[in-house]
Amino acid sequence: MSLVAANPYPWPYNGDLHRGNTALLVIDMQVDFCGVGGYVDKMGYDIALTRAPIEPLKKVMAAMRSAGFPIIHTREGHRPDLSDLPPNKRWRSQRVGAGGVGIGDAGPCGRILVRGEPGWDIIAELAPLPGEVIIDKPGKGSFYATDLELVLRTRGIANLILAGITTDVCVHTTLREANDRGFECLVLSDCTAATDHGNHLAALKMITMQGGVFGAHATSQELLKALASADPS
Ligand code: C5J
Repeated sequence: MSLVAANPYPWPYNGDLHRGNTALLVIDMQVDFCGVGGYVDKMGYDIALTRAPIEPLKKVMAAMRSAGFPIIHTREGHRPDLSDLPPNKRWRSQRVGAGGVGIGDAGPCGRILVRGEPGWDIIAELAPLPGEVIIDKPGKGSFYATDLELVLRTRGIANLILAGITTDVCVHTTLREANDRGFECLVLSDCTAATDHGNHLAALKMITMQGGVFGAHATSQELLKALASADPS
């Protein structure tokens, strides 16, 4: 399989890319972040931005599934009793939404970012298949207070392809956590998005500093080209 034409270097750094050592991590493609009436919508941000990754991501997920690569999904959310919701996170979220509604409060899609509520679900278009791992996380990073690292190490994963929302918050926090743990990371630029497009672009640019301080980024087209070059055996 050829390398992915990425910025700032062809990815991965060591040329070792195959379905046994590479996973796709799809971060927080939940109704609360990209659905009508969800958390991001209630905050007044434009969900057209956070929905933009859906179509390219569908293609990437289909291609990676058919090539046998593992796909791991994450969901940000809290226990119904909110015992894992830091009070400052709740307080800040209530400052942005209309009428002081924030995380844990009732909204059009149920209680915002509460596990088991309709808004917390992964959107139907990108629903996990049976057998795909789902990581429930209380924070912005996917490693903090989860067993993601154990799952990745158990499967022998060295390379992580990151997609989902939002580029500047949960994707970047996860990217940094993964990078510090030695995972070789690629962010898919058109399969990620932020609630502010400038932040999306800035988050991508940050990756490219210092020779690729957090890894690299590439379009889904470039990943699909590399997948298509794979030896079918
Ligand atoms: C945020 C996320 N933005 N998934 N969560 O609060 O990026």
